[in-house]
Amino acid sequence: MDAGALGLISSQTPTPEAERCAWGEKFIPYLSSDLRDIGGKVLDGVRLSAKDGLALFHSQDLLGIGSLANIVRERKNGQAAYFVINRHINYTNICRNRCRFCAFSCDESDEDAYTLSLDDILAKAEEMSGVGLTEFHIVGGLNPKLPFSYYLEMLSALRERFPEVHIQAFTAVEIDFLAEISGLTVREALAELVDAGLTSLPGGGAEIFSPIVRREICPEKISGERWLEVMREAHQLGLYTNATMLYGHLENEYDWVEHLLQLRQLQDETGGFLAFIPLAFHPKHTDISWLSGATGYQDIKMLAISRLLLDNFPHIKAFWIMLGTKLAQVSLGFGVDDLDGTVVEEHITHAAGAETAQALSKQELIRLIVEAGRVPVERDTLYQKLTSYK
Ligand code: V47
Ligand code: SF4
Repeated sequence: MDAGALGLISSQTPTPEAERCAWGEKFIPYLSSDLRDIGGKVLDGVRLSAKDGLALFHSQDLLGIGSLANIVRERKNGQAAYFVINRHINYTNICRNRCRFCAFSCDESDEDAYTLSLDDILAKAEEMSGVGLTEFHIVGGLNPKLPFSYYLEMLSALRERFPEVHIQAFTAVEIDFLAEISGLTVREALAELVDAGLTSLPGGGAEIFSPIVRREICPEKISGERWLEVMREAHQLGLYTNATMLYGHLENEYDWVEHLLQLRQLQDETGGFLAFIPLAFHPKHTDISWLSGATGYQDIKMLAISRLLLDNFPHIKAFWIMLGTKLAQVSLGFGVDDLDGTVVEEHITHAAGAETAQALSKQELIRLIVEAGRVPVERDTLYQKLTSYK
């Protein structure tokens, strides 16, 4: 991707939050010289361009970038740091795509292959009754043996048994697959899933939009363009979704900026994205395990720059499962306002060597947030504030 192409999607529209704070003027000289113009724009609430995005990725002034991201974070979310009481369910690891960065997926004949029955899924869901669960987060592989009715029955059974719990399920990649196997359009498939109980979509499957990198790391997966199209359809139907970007593999800073600005452009159009979650590539047991993955410095910088470029996204989430609790906690001072949740069971990152726990209690999440000097706010999936722990 070249910088010229990137320039096409940038704009200079001032955001409504525009306000240059008094101390801001004094703060600018402390930024490294490469960040001063960008600092002025952030203080004035002026949208950053692709060129600014590249300058941020090229800058080594991590504290400067973090302070700017923190200004935006506090304008949008004050001192709140959100978390959710949720449970992840990965219903099958059998997947026809076999992305090269994915250590979770299997062929049907593999020893570790599994598909959860509806009873298995309900039993996992049941484990959480009595702990104030508000969200199921359900994703899995593209398993050619599962009929569309499996997904509809899963949703209706969960909806019937847990009417209060929000069901955030199926990435845009899975939705595209479900449309294919059901013979429906994406819109029709989504409408049926919504009727059965679906309430929002997670942000996975976006990976990196660059077709060149995508060809290398996930040649069988739908294109970035198609991912955006599915999200557009979902938003037009009134569904909220998240967005992600997988970084730390074969991509470069041009790809990052292009990816982020394409998300920003769709958000301008639909307003349907709730949170952006940069996902740090974990290389172990993958087909590209010779890569070393992202470092802590890159993780923090990615979160902060995402906060700065995605001026129309309400929330930036640090998925502690991928980052570790320590880095996720520190990121609350670098643009992040959400730590995701209790999770309980996670297979995708752990298959690829994540050494984090699989679950955090509500008390642990609150402690991480309080010690970072923020106000813990338990939210539901749509960021309605449930309880503030001040
Ligand atoms: O789409 C797969 C990624 C995603 C690896 O929406 C990997 O709130 C790192 O999207 N190393 C699924 N990442 C998880 C996901 C997600 C997670 C948390 C919250 C939300 C949300 C969404 O995991 C996949 C892929 O991009 N992934 N393999 C790996 N080796
Ligand atoms: Fe399948 Fe998703 Fe893994 Fe790709 S990332 S192989 S689509 S489960």
